[in-house]
Amino acid sequence: MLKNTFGLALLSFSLIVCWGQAEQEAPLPPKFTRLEVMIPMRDGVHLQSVVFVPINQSQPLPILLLRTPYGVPENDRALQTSPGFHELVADGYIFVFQNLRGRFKSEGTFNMSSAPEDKSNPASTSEGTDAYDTIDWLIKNVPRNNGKLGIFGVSYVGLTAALSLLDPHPALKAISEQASPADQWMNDDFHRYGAFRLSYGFEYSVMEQADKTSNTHFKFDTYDTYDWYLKLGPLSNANAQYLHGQIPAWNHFLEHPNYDSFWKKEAFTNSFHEASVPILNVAGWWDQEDPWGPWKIYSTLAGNDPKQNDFMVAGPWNHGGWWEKEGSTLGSITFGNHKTALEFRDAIEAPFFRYYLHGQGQPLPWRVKTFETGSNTWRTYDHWPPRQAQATNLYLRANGELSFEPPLRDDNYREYPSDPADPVPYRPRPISPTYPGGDWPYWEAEDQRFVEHRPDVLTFETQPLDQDLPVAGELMADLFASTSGTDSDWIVKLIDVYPEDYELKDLTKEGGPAPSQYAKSLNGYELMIAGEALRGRFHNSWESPEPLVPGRVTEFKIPLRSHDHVFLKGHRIMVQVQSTWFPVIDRNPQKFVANIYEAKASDYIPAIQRIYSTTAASSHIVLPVLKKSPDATHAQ
Ligand code: PG9
Repeated sequence: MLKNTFGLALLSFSLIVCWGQAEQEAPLPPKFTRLEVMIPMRDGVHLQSVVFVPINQSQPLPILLLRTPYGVPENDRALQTSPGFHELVADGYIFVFQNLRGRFKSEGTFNMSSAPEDKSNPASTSEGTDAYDTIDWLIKNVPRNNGKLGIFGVSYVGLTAALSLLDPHPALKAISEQASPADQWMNDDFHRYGAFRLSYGFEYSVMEQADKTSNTHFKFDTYDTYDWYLKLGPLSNANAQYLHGQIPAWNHFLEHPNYDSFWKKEAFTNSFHEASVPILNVAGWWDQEDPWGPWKIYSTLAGNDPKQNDFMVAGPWNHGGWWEKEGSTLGSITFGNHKTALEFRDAIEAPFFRYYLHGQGQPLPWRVKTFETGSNTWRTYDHWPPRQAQATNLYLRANGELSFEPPLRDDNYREYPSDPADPVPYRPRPISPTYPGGDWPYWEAEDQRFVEHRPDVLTFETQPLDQDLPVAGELMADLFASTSGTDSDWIVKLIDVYPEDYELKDLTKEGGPAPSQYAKSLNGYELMIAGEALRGRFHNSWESPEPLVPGRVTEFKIPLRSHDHVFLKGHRIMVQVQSTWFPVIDRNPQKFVANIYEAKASDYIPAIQRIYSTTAASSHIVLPVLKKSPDATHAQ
């Protein structure tokens, strides 16, 4: 395993490499004084914390706290140079960074857990109680703070921000969880509706649990990690050959294949009572790690929000993309003239904290603000999902068309093979390791043409649209399908297909396109708007999986999450259906095995899958088609 000893990360791990590199560069003249302290928790454990106080502080200031498993900064360079801090530093805060228990110099054990503490045991701790004890100490001990504290951050750091709402300290006045997971079995980093996210689960748990004092990158001995994971075979080989039971999170994954009490306890939104503290939830449409958690947190709290404290923002970002300098592109996709990241920080995040922590300005005047892709427009809503959206079925027809017309007569099914020995790659090979660097942060917005013609990917497509189709709300795939096996994964991708002449570039002019540019054109680009996996064994119960009956038509409802997108006139809509997505999702053996993680090599069998389109079993996508009304307004 390869160690990254920078130990400087604060946000989501994707953001830490530039963080580490920034600190390797020549020091800047300091703008903050740095103080390192070990803050005591209720059980006697001390947590390594660094306090940055602006050198030019002229009045009592609020505190902004970030709690991280990735390491705290050695100097104030990131505060001075990271775009994500720019607007906040300008407003004036005391910044505090803290390593979670068991990470780097913090004492105790790192459990990689979001479970609440045991309320019946006063010595029991959680990230919620650690946040409480930290806030209590900071407010009492940091000179010239104004008595108000905010907590925020991306991903794991966002998770610890969200968890502070479990035991909110009276001085906690504002929370912004950004890309926090909410239920790691239902979705986000480690599963998608019970389907295990193999490459992420393996590489992340090694990264955080192989060594207390570093972020460790597993050293692959093949260049293409697709090959490595395929060669690994059944998941039990990971412990037998590499991890030897030393990585607790990995062991938890394999010990809890179903939605049992372990995962239900981890799903901390079950323990939320009320949006008692103002909370700004932030999600990215193409977040490759935690796209679902912020929506889950928002919607759970929206159910008990008498003080109107719960706010939701979503934009055209990958994981933490709102910390980019501008956010005007994602891979090949551009967002009009918008600098979406900068607009978020300047017009949403900074005013949010300014109001609750400095007592200046106004509360945010909306409940939900989203960047509608396709039209590239910020919109605000007073309710999510928007009430005026109308659930509209788009049918997967047996002739390969996608159509708003349901099947009129029994035109039956289409079929495809699925072979665990030759799984569909989730991004073009060679597939780089998840960390560091590589293509992982961009894969969800990559062109899906690379798999379209595989025999094990079934494609359905509309005619070019004759008018814009705005879709806002929660999407769903309703598949009627059968397999020749006794278990199966169902993966559905909803794709916006750009017109063949989208970019009016004259590629025939003298000299022609530059090397590699022809293939990178947006002409005919297949942009994934939604993509999800469901493990068939769970279609009746998340807790008690059941074998599928070979050949029996069965309904599988696959939630495709919240989106706000306009399929523009002239574009086509495409749906791809497949049963492997490797190695981001581990391979379903396709033969039912009581504990899927105990499947043996001989349990992995090829199968024939059928997608039905009959009057009685009409597979379709449910699109919330937006009828415009006053609660959806142009905001910028
Ligand atoms: N996606 C990462 C993570 C968050 C929470 C739990 C586990 C992993 C991260 O980027 O921090």
